[in-house]
Amino acid sequence: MFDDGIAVIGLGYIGLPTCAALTRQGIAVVGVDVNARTVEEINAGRVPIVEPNLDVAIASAVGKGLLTATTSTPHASVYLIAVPTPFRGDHEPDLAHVRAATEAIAPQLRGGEVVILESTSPPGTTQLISEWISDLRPDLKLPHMGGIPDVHLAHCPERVLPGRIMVEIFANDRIVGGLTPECAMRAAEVYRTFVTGEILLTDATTAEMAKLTENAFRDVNIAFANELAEICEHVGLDVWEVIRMANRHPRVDILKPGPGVGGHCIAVDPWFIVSAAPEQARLIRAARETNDGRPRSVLDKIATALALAGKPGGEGATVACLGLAFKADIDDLRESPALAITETFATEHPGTRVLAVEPHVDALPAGLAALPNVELAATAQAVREADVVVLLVDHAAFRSVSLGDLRGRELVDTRGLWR
Ligand code: SAJ
Repeated sequence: MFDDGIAVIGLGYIGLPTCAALTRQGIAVVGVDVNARTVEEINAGRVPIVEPNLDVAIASAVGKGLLTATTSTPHASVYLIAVPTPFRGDHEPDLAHVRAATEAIAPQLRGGEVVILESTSPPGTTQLISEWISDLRPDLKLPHMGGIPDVHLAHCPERVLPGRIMVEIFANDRIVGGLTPECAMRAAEVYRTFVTGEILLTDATTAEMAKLTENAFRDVNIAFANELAEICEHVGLDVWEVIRMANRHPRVDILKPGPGVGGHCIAVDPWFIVSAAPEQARLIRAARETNDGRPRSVLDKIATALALAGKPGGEGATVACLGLAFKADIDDLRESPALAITETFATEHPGTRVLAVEPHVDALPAGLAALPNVELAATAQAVREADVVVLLVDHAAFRSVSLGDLRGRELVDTRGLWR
């Protein structure tokens, strides 16, 4: 089935681990990416992202000659599309990368290939790919046309958790949704080579919706915790203690409040559901708005802390912002509320010195580096010099900060680390 190998389109947080998983089974993979620098790095056996155990797996695959990277899409027996699906300014899905990948695959097709979409996508996208290919290749019969197709198409959403990708890519159950039952079966053969979890077959649109549902479920549950934090603050209660007590009920499991929801998945995917059914998706939209409102409420708390520190307005004050990543113990700054809070605070308070601490990066991201009042600092120095310490990410590295170190400073602990 894989005589001409597998091409993985998009060598990011999903595509690259998928290359690692396939090559570990001895399957030859060509990785395709539009970024020439990424391609160069991978061909040198280096990994341009931080994810536990991924570097060793990729270096070994390149060393054995099983993985090569390129900027141009080759012919292959199987295509796996793992490109980003962001949203536009109006929260509508942006399928430009999926379309570009499809347009690069179409001329390579000879008949008999399996094309699998892994990117999280709005319902109907796999069908759309089938239609796009058929526009470009009227000589081929595609699954949406009925009958036996020349090319099989399926959606198999990725579900790995950043920080645990190299465990979950093998262990998690996978949903494989085909445009036809035969498409699902053909695509499932690819995952059977490396997945130890169960492989669940369904139709493509159900698979698309199931993936969005998983992330919307988590978003709504985080929004519940965040709303509870706002309520407890309003009535003068410690939300962490309230949650600790409530969670002792056998059927209650409240998640953790925080400074907002980041990453490129949970903060994005629920909007695809809202876009598909705006009238019906009321709770899902409200959850997004609640979570997106959290950074502003953290900024208000920093202002209060500055006043308590005797430096209202922040003029001449030093504020330590601990953590820039979107969650604990990773280096990923995408859609990070911690980064947004630090940047907004520094921009709105040019007279405040901001010490940004992020143990997982060597340099400030461009937005922060451009601000003259922001410096990248080590944890101990930042805590020592700060009037206000703002804990934005519960990195393990910050657990070593003791209450003694924090004495005399005003604290804004958005993750309940120091309570
Ligand atoms: N967060 C909280 N409180 C919590 C849990 C999370 O504030 O109790 C915040 C985190 O700090 C972070 C954001 O939510 O900013 C998202 O973090 P996460 O760990 O919940 O999820 P992601 O974005 O790293 O990965 C999710 C996962 N989806 C689900 O758990 C349903 C993962 O399995 C998916 O593969 C991934 O999205 C994806 O790529 O779609």
